[in-house]
Amino acid sequence: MTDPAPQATQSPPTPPAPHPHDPLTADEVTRSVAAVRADGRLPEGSLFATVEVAEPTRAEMADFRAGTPLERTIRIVALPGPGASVVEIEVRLSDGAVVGWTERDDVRPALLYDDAYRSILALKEHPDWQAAMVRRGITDFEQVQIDPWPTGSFDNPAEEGRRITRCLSYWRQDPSDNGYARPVEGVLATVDAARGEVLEVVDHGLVPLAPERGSYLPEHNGPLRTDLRALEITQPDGVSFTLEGNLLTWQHFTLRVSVTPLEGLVLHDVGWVDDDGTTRTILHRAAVSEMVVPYGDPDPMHNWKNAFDVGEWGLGRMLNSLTLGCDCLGEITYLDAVVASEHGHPHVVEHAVCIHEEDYGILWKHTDMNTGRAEVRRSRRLVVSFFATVGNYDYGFFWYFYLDGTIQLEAKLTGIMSTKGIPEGGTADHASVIAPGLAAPVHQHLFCTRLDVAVDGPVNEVLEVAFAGEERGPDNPLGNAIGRRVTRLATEQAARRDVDAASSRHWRIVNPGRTNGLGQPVAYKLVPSATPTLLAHPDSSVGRRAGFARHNLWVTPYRPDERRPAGDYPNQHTGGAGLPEWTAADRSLVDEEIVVWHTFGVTHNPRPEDWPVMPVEYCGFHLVAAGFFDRNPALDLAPPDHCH
Ligand SMILES: [Cu+2]
Repeated sequence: MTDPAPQATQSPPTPPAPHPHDPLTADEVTRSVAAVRADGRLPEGSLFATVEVAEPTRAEMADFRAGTPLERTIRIVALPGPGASVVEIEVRLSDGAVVGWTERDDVRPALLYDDAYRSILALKEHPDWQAAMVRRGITDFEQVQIDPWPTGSFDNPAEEGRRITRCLSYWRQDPSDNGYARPVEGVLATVDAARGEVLEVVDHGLVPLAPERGSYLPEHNGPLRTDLRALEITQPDGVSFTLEGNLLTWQHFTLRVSVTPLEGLVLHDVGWVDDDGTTRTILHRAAVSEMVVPYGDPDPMHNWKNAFDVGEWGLGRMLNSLTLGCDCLGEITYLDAVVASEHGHPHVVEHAVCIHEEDYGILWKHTDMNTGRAEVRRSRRLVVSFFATVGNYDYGFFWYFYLDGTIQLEAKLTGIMSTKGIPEGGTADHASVIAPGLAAPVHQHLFCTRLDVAVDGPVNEVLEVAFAGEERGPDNPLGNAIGRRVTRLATEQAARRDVDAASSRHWRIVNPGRTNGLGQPVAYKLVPSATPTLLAHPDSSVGRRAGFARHNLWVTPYRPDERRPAGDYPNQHTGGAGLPEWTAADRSLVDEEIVVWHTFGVTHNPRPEDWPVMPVEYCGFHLVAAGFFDRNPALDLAPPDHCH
């Protein structure tokens, strides 16, 4: 038997029709940057912090669906000089017109690669830093890794109007070494990153370099295990999803996928397609829109560390190019992503988004005790994921879609912990000893997901549901009654809520205008995990700057310009922006299109087992259909055909 010959008459596949949620293309970067340069208002040498599609609003998308074509507009944040000013520019692609131009002072975009490099070069040449290295016996400065960090905001007048990095040093005995094994403890430098000007080098005192190399490379960790046999995932009939452009369909789900410079992966128009072809919307848009990693060690080397890895770095700017068989196993479909360099050139990150299916054990099962007949259905999930490397840490974000309508976001935390050198044999307060002469401060990772919800239509509201045992009485003689408290979160202040595992507190996102077959309002419920809130003092710098992390739930009326929970420019921001600012007005959440913001994460008490590289720690949440359907929507799954 031979393979059939390709058919010469076959026509090439038709490209998908343009859609407002199509990802940014290389050509769009080139054309929009050229339009900005031609405009002439930006000085020569200006940098481009971000170039992204100006996403249409809900109202504009409604017009688009009604048949009105939409203009494609690109939004650029440019830096005209080395100070703390940006220009927000909008370019209409159809004619290259610059249609928006807003100059903003006293804000900084995410830390630029150019600024980071300039910080490193300036510091390596600076005599105070060199002297601090020599005091520690380090004379080959090429062996020193410098990590520039966003500096935070600590009322330092010398930092006003400047783009600042604070720099930590690590010693590598060879270029492939794990620098975090040997922090050059005590040396802290502040650099005007845009000007390459070292403002201050502080030496908090000598701590010997940790003795061990802390390598995670296979060549240093042998003998390697040889007793794991091959585990292959094959789908001989192909995958069950289709991807047309960025339109992904799988089972009843439909969604679009794109990447933005700061959030990374963005989901648009997540819906459930009924058997009659009607699409019931669930989410208008969903993305991890901010995160913060506050460190809990008052040691002056570490007490300022608070990384906002979305707004101060940019998950989409730090996308990994994923590899088959390593990052992703099985029948994998990848999406590339286009990002713009700071000099305005398009750059394609190949295999930035991974799409595949996974078997997920049993979805439902019952054995009839009378007849002995067992019915079982396999669970399967569609996985849409990406990874970003932000300095020492690596974060994976995995969206899962299940056959019963459940949607899940799982964050995967791995990479290398931020470390501190300690005297060998010593202990550390607010930190764990993880290796001889090495500790890692206690810290948190708190992620804020912006869920632009549209459960079966645009107008939704949020009900909090919690349970409590009821008092004994005439109506509850046996004391078994479980009371169900349902509270409508009617205003923004009332909707600042925290998890409470003891009462199984969760939040129903309801469409009050639509009912299911039982006459109940249709809903999805947000099921949080046992997750912390920000532990830093509310009046601390990070307490003010990461206000979004002080509560697990926030709800706001939909506003297209309220995109980022710590504000658009958290880098060196003094705080208060974003959710705390917007919700201070205590706007109504009734009869509104709403946005649900969920902060989740972990408080990381470092373990020896997290060293020298961290086995993945997981956190996240579920969105579960709760009256969205009339019954189990997966009764129509066929039984597995090869049980034996
Ligand atoms: Cu951690």
